[in-house]
Amino acid sequence: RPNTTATPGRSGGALGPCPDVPPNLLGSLYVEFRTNRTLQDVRNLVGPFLQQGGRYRPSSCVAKQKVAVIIPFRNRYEHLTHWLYYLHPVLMRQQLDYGVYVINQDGDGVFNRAKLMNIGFVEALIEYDYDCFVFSDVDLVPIDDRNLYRCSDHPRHLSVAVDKFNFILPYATIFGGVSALSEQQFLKVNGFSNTFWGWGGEDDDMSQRISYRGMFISRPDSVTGRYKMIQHERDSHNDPNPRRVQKLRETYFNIIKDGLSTLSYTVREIRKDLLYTFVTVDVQVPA
Ligand code: BGN
Repeated sequence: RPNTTATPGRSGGALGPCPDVPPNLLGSLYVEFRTNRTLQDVRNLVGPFLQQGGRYRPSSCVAKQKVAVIIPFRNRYEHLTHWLYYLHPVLMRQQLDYGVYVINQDGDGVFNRAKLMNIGFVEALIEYDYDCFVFSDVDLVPIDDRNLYRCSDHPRHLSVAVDKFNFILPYATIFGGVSALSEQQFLKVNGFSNTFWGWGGEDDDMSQRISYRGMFISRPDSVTGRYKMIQHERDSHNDPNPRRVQKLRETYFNIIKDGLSTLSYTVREIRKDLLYTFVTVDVQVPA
């Protein structure tokens, strides 16, 4: 009797699913930011494995998740270079079907990290059927590749042990740095608030949205979740937002009134580099 069921990964070139635990992870990694690297160095190194726009998918199996990695950005090319140098190989070893989206705030008005991340979510989905969104600061590099850039049953906070905070979680509800939400989780909280202008609080607002919508924050353990932060001076046009503490008292009422459902912006340019998709946007800074 002929066997008519397809054998995953063997028959007719059809690929089987990637294993739950990626087989080629290294564990803890050596990471340093003293070496001067250029984007061209990184292109030469990892470019051969990538498609335009910083896209990759494993060739030997079907990835568990389709992940858009979204980086809110303005004028931090040196950090971006280190980030790409370290993250591309990690994400490849993690066997993800992924794309890297750098969302660049146009002009020099007050920075809005959370709105840039909402824009990244929308723009990435226009391009491809992503099911998981990892939001990452450009200055955070994981020092353990077992910290999978994937989504879980609950929104996941990945940067739990950052060297700047002596490798400990500063407070229990923190959600800043690097975090991952599935499309469903992100829609359930109406994305991030668009109204946190300047530094601070937008991640705490997301943390509250998550709990008000009945979800929890999932995290790796504090060894797997170790990160190195690239040291830098404070950015201009991103001073601490004096309204942030008051705004955090209003999250509950603002979830439906302020987020993906009210997101408004203009794309100025989409540029495909081999290492990333660079989306320059006008975020409509208030006068
Ligand atoms: C917190 C900031 C977060 C930031 C972490 C780590 C606020 C809200 C008022 C208390 N929260 O204090 O946005 O991610 O520090 O730097 O400022």
